[in-house]
Order: sequence, then C-alpha cells, then structure tokens
Amino acid sequence: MGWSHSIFNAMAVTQIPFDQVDRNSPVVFFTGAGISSESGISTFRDLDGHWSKYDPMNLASPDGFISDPELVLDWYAARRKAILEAEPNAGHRAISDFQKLFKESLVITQNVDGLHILAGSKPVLELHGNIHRHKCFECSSQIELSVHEASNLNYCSCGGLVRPDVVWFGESLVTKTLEDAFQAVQDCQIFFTVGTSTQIYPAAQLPFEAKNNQAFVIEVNPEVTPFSSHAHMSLRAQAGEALPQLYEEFYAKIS
Ligand code: BV8
Repeated sequence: MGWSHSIFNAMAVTQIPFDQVDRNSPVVFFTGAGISSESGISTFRDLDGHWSKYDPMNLASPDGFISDPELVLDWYAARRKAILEAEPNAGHRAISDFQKLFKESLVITQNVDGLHILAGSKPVLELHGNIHRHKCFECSSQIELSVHEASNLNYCSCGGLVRPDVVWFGESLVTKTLEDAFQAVQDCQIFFTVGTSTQIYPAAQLPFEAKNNQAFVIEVNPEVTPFSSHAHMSLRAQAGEALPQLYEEFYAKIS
C-alpha cells in the first residue's frame, strides 16, 4: 500500500482490496460526531466550555427538556450557532468524492449537523435527525423557525412546546430510517465506520451487522472503540487525514 504516512502501514492490519472492489456494488459510510470535530464541532464526549458541566445524555432527552426546556433550547442554540459557523472538512469532502465513484452509495450519520449534505453527499440517512429542523413535542408537527426564533420558547397551534427535530436518548428512531439503514448493510461490499465511539444503540449495531454480512469494514478513529477488533482494518487516524488518502489510493487503482 503506497501510504506516504507511516501510521497507516503500522496500523493497517490488512490491505484494503481496492483492486477487487466492484464499483457497481454498494458502499456505505457510517459516521459519528468525530467526523465533525475537525470542523470545530465538539463531540459528545468532549463538550467544551460552559456546556462541559452538563451531561449531554440529560440535555438530549425528553426528561431533560421537560424539566428545563429553556436550558435545553439554549444548548441547541449554542450548538446550532457553532454548526452554522462551521464548514465541512476534508473528511466530509472525501466521502462525498468517494460516493461519486460508486453506482450505489449511502452515508448513514448519527450527527445532526447537516455537514455531509453541505459537503455534497447524497443520499444521506440522518439516523438521529437534524438540528436545523423543529417539531412539536406533543403532536410532532414540523414547525418552521428562524435561527433566532429557535433559541426561544415556541408553542405549536396544539399548545405543545416546539423542540429540535432530533432523536433524544430514550426515544425511538424513525422506523423507516432505521429499516433503510439496516437494509443498506445487508449487501454493501465496503463499509466505512468513521468518528464514532460505537456506543450509541441501535446505531452502533450497524458496523457489526455489516461485518456479519461479509462487507469489508474499515474503521477510522484516533481511539480504539468496541468495534476496532472486529474491523478488517482499523486506522488510528483523524478522518480528515485518512479519508482523503484512502480516496487517492482508490482513485489511483481505478484510473
Ligand atoms: C432507542 C441526537 C428505543 C441528539 C443522539 C440497546 C438498543 C437500543 C437502545 C439502547 C440500547 N442500549 C441502550 C440504549 C439506550 C440508548 C443508548 O444507546 N445508550 C447508550 C449510552 C448505551 N439509545 C437510545 O436511547 C436510542 N433510542 O434505542 O429507542 C428505546 C426507547 C426507550 C428505551 C430504550 C430504547 C436513541 C439514541 C440517539 C440519541 N441521540 N443524537 C443530539 O445530537 O443532540 S446520539 C448522540 O450521541 C449523537 O448522535 C452522537 O453522534 C452520539 C455520540 O456518539 P458518537 O457519534 O460516537 O460521538 P462520541 O462523542 O461518542 O464519539 C466521538 C468519536 O469520534 C470518538 O470515538 C473519538 O475518538 C472520535 N474522533 C474524535 N475526533 C476524530 C474522531 N474520529 C475521526 N476523526 C477525528 N478527527
């Protein structure tokens, strides 16, 4: 493997069979908060500043919202502001470029920041929703709000409080979205799992499912995760560094 960067040789437990890859067979990219960290967006594990004293598991929950809706809305407003000031990074862009080389591809993200879509990726499955959408806490109607309006308490015509249209801890994922994600891993040939601690279920089941379905699974994460020992290749690297190199390697093979 022609890596210019020695870390890849050290960590690559096996060669990526890029020369055997069929561009007509599906490829899936599964991502978590880590892929957005190089865009300056803190992951759940390392909330920065004022928010570090709060437990994200509580802020991102129905009970947390019911007990202090203004605190939760402030948290989302702060995250939304950081996201609006952020740009997709080289990792997001490499995935978008990879998708263009395959007849069938899919990004399945746990992130709610919308950066994959901004980077030109399609299709994208947002397992946990999108921070820029809003819905009624009671009747789930979609509600249009400006960024400024979204930081305040708003009420639906049914009287319910308006909340971010994201999946909180203890809430079920949208059935169709989850079904589409698990369907996609039934027959994908290469499955990338990038920037996720692989601890949030049912999303974290996807890499294991892909492996069970004979996909070649590549993990990119500076840290070891519960999935690392199951991956065919586990790169201890930043997404913004590894993914562009993997893209160049693959592009060179097919050109
Ligand atoms: C549910 C939206 C049914 C909100 C989020 C088994 C089955 C089903 C459910 C459960 C189960 N066991 C437990 C549960 C309950 C729970 C759960 O998983 N708990 C965990 C703590 C065990 N799951 C749920 O509640 C789910 N609901 O299953 O419904 C149900 C109903 C009732 C009761 C039970 C079940 C809903 C989960 C969705 C929660 N919502 N997000 C919001 O964003 O505000 S999840 C949230 O966590 C984000 O989506 C985020 O993506 C995710 C955190 O995980 P990661 O993405 O992995 O991010 P993290 O910070 O953890 O790690 C970052 C990684 O990046 C690190 O590994 C780091 O090393 C790496 N990294 C850093 N820099 C880089 C990098 N990698 C590459 N490059 C870099 N530069």
